[in-house]
Amino acid sequence: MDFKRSDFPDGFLFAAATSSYQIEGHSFGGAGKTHWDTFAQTPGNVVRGENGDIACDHYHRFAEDLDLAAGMGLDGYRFSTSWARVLPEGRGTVNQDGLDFYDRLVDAMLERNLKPMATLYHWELPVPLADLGGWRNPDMPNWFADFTQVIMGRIGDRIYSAAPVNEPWCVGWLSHFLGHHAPGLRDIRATAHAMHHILLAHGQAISVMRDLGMSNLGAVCNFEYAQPVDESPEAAKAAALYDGYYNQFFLSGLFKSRYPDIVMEGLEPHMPRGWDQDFKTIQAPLDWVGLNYYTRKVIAPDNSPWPSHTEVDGPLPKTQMGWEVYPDGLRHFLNMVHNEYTKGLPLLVTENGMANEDTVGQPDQPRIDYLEAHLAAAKSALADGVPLRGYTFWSLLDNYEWALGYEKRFGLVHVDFETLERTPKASYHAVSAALAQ
Ligand code: IFM
Repeated sequence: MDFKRSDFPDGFLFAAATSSYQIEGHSFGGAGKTHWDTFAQTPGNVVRGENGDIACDHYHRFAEDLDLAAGMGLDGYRFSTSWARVLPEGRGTVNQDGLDFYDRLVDAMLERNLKPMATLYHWELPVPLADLGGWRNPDMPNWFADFTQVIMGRIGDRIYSAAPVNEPWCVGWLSHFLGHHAPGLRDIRATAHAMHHILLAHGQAISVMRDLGMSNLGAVCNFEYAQPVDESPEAAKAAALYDGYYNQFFLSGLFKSRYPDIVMEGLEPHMPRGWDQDFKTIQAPLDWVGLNYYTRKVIAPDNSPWPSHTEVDGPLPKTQMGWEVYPDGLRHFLNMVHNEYTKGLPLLVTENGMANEDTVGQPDQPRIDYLEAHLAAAKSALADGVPLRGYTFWSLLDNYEWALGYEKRFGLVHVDFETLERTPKASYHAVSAALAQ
């Protein structure tokens, strides 16, 4: 691999990420039903109707998985805690087995010198809360704060870093406007409410964790470079709007006490009552911001209702997801976030990687090339003066890729979903060798 640890500053942190529903197996250990279970039960939502009942069976095999993470020479492991595992009803009675599981998991990381990097919510909404309207409900931030208190009250003393929510854009837009993720809504009003409530939940959770004495708290957003389809002003405006609701909305709330005008042209009439009074809560001080980055989209204007644009096929090489490989976007966003929002706050790449049609014994060279190119972009951003402190591979294991089921393989480690056998891929060995240098 054309990168080595010594190319990066001393103390630069290398990690790999996973998430609870995608790997643990939610039919074990007293976990409650999540809205992904019911979403997957509804025909047409998920490829082959697959769900997270077994997933990678990480619930029982976490020791082996953490051995693999440590064996790669990583410094940290980014994981998430399932709300439905800890509080099967979303509120009230605690599932002690769930808390015990995360307790064991964190201790197992520490035993292997892996820094525990926690995310509180990576989309496992308990069904009883979905029944109450999920992220549309204005009480959700309070219930999320209660969940934060319960889980971090148990493991927070050993957590290296924590972020409340993974990818608020996916929770808001992808799940309530595009309908691709649970709860599968296509409703502008639900979208506006969810996008605001998720930030409010973020702010309240940060305050709870501070009060518990935790430090190194951040926010993790995802980014996609919006490429106008041509040089027309209409295409430029379409791409700017995509950029606005995807890349700017949440950071703007977190750092500027406002939402972008171009986005509010469509969303403002649908915002929850009193939304503009909430920024003090949303802006609970942060210690870092994490960027999840994978691709760009080519955006063309069209005549449909707001936002009046569509994604079109781009010319660049694509991954198994059909996503264009565009490493320059990572450098762009690291600079953009630093210059326009965080202005000196440490940044981390909290997810980056690609899906590839991997089979055991077949080298995953496209992934090695992808990672090399994105790590080079990260290095360029460092040279630009961006205070980048770490980089996280998505993902340690092949896992449940949400609406696309188990077909899309993002792992550095291959998982056979029949036998659950783990086999490190060529990229795993390449990263191990690079991190040792
Ligand atoms: O698998 C997902 C993950 O859950 C969130 N970030 C993007 C990944 C790849 O699609």
